[in-house]
Amino acid sequence: MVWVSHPVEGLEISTDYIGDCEDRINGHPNENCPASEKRSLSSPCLLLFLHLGEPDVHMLTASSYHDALASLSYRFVHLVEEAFNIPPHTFDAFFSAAGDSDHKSSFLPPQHRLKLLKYPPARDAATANRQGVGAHKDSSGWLTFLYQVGSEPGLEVLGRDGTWMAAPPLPDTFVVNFGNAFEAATDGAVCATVHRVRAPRKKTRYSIPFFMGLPLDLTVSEIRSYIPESVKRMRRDDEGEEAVRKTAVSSFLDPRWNSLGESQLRKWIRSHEDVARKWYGDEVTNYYVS
Ligand SMILES: O=C(O)CCC(=O)C(=O)O
Repeated sequence: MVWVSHPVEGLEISTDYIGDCEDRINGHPNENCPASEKRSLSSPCLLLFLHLGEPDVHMLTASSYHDALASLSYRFVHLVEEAFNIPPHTFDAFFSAAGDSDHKSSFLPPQHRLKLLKYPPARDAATANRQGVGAHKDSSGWLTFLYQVGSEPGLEVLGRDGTWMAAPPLPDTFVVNFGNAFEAATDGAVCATVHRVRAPRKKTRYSIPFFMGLPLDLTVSEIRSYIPESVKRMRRDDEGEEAVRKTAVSSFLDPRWNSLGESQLRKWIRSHEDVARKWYGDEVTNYYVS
């Protein structure tokens, strides 16, 4: 497992350039990661695990959880295929390089991501109405499996009629969101789930989303080619809903970044502009932020 971001690295921006009030660490499995980077002691997140004590135990727990969720997601996509009348095992083409089936894939292994989130409670009246995470669609992934730890509410999901619905934690359940890539692949027939988190008022809230990723060398046009026309034709155009949905960030509608890897990079740069300026420089950052 390699950890790729940390609260001290910078503010995360999800919507309308308002900063979110959450602390986060993001983890990827080791695939495609240079040996020198794996579990490097210079990683700020490994330092965090050292503060927690027994860093190896925490790493192992996070890696095992990641792998269990990856297997669950490979099974769950078959239910999604069945629900939409997509030929069984169509989606295996994206995930077989992860070693989970006999199918040979010409793509890179999918890049899943685990995020550990902590939303601290408001300190005073001035901080009482902050956003935990602004309204957004999960940008890179195919599906998200979100585990809400404990009983603190805050998650809300946008309905087709433009109203926000609370999605409080229910014991032993995951919230499953469709990601942006799924919406793009189905030409909008399946809308990515627009959601947000209200910052807690009294108690700290924790959550652990698992983002089921796709191979970064896959392009949006390639994913579309796997989806039957009958599914794409289910798209419903509804002006009122579109107006609300446009407020949510989407990286897939601009032909400049057809590849998922580049869409992903753009998303990270827009969400963590200060980090991007530090490590990629102004020219690259301006290209993706503009
Ligand atoms: O904390 C949550 O419940 C949701 C987190 C989320 O939407 C995200 O990290 O993209």
